Amino acid sequence: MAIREIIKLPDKRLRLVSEPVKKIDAGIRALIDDMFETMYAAPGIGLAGIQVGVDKRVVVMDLSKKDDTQKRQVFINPEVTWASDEKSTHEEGCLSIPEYYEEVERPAEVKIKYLDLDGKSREIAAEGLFATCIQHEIDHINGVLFIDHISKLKRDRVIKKFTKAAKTAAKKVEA
Ligand code: GNR
Ligand code: NI
Repeated sequence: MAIREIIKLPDKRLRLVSEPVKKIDAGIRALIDDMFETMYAAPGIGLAGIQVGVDKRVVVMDLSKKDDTQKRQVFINPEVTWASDEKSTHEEGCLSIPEYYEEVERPAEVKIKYLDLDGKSREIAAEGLFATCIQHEIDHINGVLFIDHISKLKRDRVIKKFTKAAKTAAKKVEA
């Protein structure tokens, strides 16, 4: 097990469309272990493979409250099969856009089809925080970020801020 580096805006890899997992082998299981360790350490409630630089359609999640027993959830090749017309708004954040939070409107309820760790196909309904989080993670594996759902003015502002911060950090390393 190892904590992997979480890639941050404006890293272009966050815009990749991740590849479906063909076989759930030892490499995928090790990736999933590392993703949980990385997510808990951050801390966060969800993580997509591409956030640790791996463009495979793998998502881990744990929506349990701090100090409660862990509720690990793994979604391999997840897809939305149904979304409600009803929308709901939640404040979102992202480990790849640290310390930026904004309200995002999404379908209130969705149905998700995915493979579990044993490669078994499953379908599940999601609402509330679960619906928000799984849609946020499925966006990641399609190269979409939550800031793509907010106004262009706010999006451009946050991209500019992170681009500037990355340039300053690169200069410091040079010096
Ligand atoms: O830790 C996270 N919290 C969160 C809060 C509201 C909506 C979505 C999320 S996911 C985020 C971790 C992350 O960046 N996952 O991709
Ligand atoms: Ni995220």
